[in-house]
Amino acid sequence: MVFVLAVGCSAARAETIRVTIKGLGFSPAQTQAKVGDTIEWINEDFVAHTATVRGEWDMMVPVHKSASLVLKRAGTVEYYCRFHPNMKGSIAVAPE
Ligand SMILES: [Cu+2]
Repeated sequence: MVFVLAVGCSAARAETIRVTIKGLGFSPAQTQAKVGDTIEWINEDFVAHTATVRGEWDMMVPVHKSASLVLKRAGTVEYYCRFHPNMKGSIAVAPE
């Protein structure tokens, strides 16, 4: 009999959550994730944007490019675009 052990496989699999930036807005503006997930912003606009959390992140998302980061902490993260401060989004990050 063969026992197959899934080494390094934690209970919850990390996912990638995609947020599209289009027409000067984050879509979806509100999203949910868990610790260990990756969030990826995809800029489909013709201007550069950022996903910024004051004092924490400053993700530059150039025109027609993407940027991503791994979520390390639980809690709700509110972010905005430095170039267009009325562009706002949030991620509710659940514990792993
Ligand atoms: Cu912007």
